[in-house]
Amino acid sequence: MAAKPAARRPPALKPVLVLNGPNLNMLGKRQPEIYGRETLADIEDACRVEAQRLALAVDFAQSNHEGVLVDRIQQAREANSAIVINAGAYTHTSVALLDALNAAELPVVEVHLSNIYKREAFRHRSYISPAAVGVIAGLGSHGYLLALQAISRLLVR
Ligand code: CA2
Repeated sequence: MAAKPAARRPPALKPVLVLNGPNLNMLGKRQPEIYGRETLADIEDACRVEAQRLALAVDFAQSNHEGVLVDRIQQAREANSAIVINAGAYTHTSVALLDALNAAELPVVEVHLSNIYKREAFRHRSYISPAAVGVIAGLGSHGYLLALQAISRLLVR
């Protein structure tokens, strides 16, 4: 009898990097009227549940320091398959993050908890959007889950 062909399993994907910028570690602790009551740890938990549903793994990180965020994006080129980023206030200032995201050559989805277009004029401009496949803003923490869903579709296996 002919041998059964080996079951073909897609190779394991590298984790998706979910990267958070300055002050997002304060979520749930200050300004709940703008950013809600959920903490960053709550968002991390929700991302891990959604990632599991999508058969993805997640590396979740936060820093208040621009250079640390650049370093983590540089590592992502080798260590991760895609990037979900809420760059916080660096969204509106950082050419360094834009350059790092472009150099990573990975699919990037930009997320904002608040609708940055409903807020002060200086928040309407994102320096990093040119490096992103798409941008999700104003849907609170659900935006992170939608970003993971979009990444899952982009990483066709
Ligand atoms: O809406 C978003 O997700 C932002 O990226 C959040 C940034 C803001 O600078 C961007 O314009 C839009 C601010 C994050 C600060 O989060 C805090 C949370 C609680 C208390 C203080 C700050």
